[in-house]
Amino acid sequence: MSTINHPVSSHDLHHAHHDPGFVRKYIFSTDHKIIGIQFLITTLIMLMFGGALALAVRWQLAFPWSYVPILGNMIEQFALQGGQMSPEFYTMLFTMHASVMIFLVIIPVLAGAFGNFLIPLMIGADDMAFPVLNMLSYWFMWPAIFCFTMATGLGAGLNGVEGATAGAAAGWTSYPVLSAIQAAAPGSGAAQNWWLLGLTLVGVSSMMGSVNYMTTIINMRAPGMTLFRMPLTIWAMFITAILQAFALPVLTAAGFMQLSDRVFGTTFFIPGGLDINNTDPSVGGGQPLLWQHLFWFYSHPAVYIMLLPAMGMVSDMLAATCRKPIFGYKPMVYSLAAIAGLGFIVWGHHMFTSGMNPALGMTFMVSTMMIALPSAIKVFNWIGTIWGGRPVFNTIFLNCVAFISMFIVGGLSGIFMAAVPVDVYFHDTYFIVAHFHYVLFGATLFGVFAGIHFWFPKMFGRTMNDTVGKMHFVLTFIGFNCTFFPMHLLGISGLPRRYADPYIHPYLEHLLNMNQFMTISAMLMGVAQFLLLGNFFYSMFFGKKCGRNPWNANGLEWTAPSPPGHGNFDIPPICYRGPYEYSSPLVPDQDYLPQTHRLTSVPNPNPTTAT
Ligand code: HEM
Ligand SMILES: [Cu+2]
Repeated sequence: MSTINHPVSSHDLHHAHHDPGFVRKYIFSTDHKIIGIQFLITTLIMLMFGGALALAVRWQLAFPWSYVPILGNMIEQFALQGGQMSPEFYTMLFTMHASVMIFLVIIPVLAGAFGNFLIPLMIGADDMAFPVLNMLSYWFMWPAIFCFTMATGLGAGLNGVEGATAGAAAGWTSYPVLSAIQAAAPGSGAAQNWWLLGLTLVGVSSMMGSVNYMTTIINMRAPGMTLFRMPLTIWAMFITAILQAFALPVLTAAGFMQLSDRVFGTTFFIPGGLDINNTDPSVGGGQPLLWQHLFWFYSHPAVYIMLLPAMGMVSDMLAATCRKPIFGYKPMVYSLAAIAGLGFIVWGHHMFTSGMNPALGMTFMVSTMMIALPSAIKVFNWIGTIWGGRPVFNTIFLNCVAFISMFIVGGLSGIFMAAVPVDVYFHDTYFIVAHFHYVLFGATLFGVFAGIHFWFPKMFGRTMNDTVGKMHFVLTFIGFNCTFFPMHLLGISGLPRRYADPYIHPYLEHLLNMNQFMTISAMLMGVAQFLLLGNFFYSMFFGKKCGRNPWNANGLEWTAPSPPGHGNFDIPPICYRGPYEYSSPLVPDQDYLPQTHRLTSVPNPNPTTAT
């Protein structure tokens, strides 16, 4: 095999002597692998929490004002009114569902869990550039989780000590004046402040991660790991880190400005003369629209922060499961960069109905539609990778295919909405809700499911059960489509999003049955997630043991022990090629050619003499 004489790892020598205690090793650990696993387990728990909030939203939409299971008795105020939720509670539910899913699940599971675990291993480094900063980035999540928990109204005992609301009430977008003038959502006072604090803290956590990822990827690649030999996962993490670094400061600043409007009496986002809920007219000369610009200047790039890493991971997993080189590696890299670049100039497509100048609207429309080009290149190349491959139909492959197909559906609805005249009709309807669930759940989350199964062996030295994985996949895939596809139809029928009781409008009455069907599908899907959790935790301790490279994959991470010890590699890797040389004619005896594998002469005229 490899003809390299590996030098003895100086790192191993250095680290051989000290054995950190349990707390330093597993809790306040500075090891990127432990931090990655901490992020993963935390986000899985948050996924269940966010899912529970969603099911409560769905309950109200299917069985409005009926007794809410479990909560109905738990919350005193609900019990008094026959166990039904209040309209304000419903508002809190969808606000916090989205906030939890976006800020505590999707972003940290991609960058936090997979970014941390994979970056050093895939580039052949022994850890991140700034291990302590890395540890802090995880531990800043907990104050954020605390703040978001308070924002649900738990601080007021959920039962409305402060009045009927006592929960964050302005949606995950926190638009003023609803969010900036306390009287606009009475009782949301403390909760909305908690929400803003939580947002700032997740921002700090992301920023620490982003600085670390950029530095690590630029400086700490193994010898021979040139930029264009990097796996697409690493490219995606790198580009995502740059997106974070440029977009996040805007949101953080805007968040402080909104907090100061609420707490210190500034008026960045509050116009003068508004008379809300019979209070005195507001004093100020601020601009609610300013918030929309600042918010979406972060949050449109952020939708790609929530997608690009999954795109990279799926590319790597597809090549490995189809036993073929990724189709069009460089176009894949350039399209990632193009999506990220264009992502900065399209934010106005969230504001077409805000009264913007039609000429400006058109520039946002055209730039948004341009994103379809690099997106289509990626889809084409994934299909090109599967085409003519020899796919292994395991849980990983199935979830990857779901990622691609659901991304196609979500991307297509995106193009509908990018057209101004169409969006004027669709804006704030369930069509939008369908769109972003297809891209965020259908694409990203299925990519994450695949990634969990694929890299689990590296994390724990054991494989997850494939049969249970497939059961989870089938139930989730069916449940997902039954829950979210009808939302397109509801949106076209004019069902607005964020209404606690849409059926008071006669033209929406007939949609109740469809909503009930969707709620039942969502519940089945929710139950199916216990299969994933069960499989995950069971396999951690009792799964089938595996060696270093259970999938016969090429990346550097597969040359390290499973799980890798402190410092990662027992033999410091040297990289000789890109990560996608599957079924290479250069090595006739096996269908993969690892990145560390050196051939005696390149190109080799006679493959049978390959070393
Ligand atoms: C690929 C990942 C994508 C994600 C994660 C994503 C996410 C989102 C989210 C969360 C919203 C809703 C914002 C809100 O009103 O609260 C949204 C709206 C929108 N998305 Fe996407 N999107 C993605 C892709 C696309 C693509 C490919 C396009 C167009 C080619 C697109 C076009 C739009 C437009 C125009 C809106 C605004 C709709 C409106 O509010 O009326 N999106 N997207
Ligand atoms: Cu957008």
